[in-house]
Amino acid sequence: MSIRLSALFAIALTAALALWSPDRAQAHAIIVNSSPSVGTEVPGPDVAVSLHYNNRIDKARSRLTLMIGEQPLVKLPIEDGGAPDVITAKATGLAPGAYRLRWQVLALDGHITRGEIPFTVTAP
Ligand SMILES: [Cu+2]
Repeated sequence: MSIRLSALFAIALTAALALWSPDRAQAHAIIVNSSPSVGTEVPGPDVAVSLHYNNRIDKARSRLTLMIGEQPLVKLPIEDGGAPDVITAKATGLAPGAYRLRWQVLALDGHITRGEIPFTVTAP
């Protein structure tokens, strides 16, 4: 193939993928609601975490990390079972203070999304 034909082929392929991909792009995991929710206070020392997404999540390939400032405090194991679009975990023994829940999830379309939920733990 000449360089010109190769370039045309690449453009055609890109256009075909762009037409084909909108449905898949919809399948990105976007958070619908969460507990704790952003900016809220929850009583410690044990905090149940529940993140609800707009799509099914590959739980085995997703991660939850509890942060204090920029420092990872603990990786929270994602619990098995439950609804396919909800991930749950338990954070235990938390002292009062400011935390951030850093999440990274893999949606079934193969795309990873990430986010953070800042929240505050209060005395029980
Ligand atoms: Cu996607």
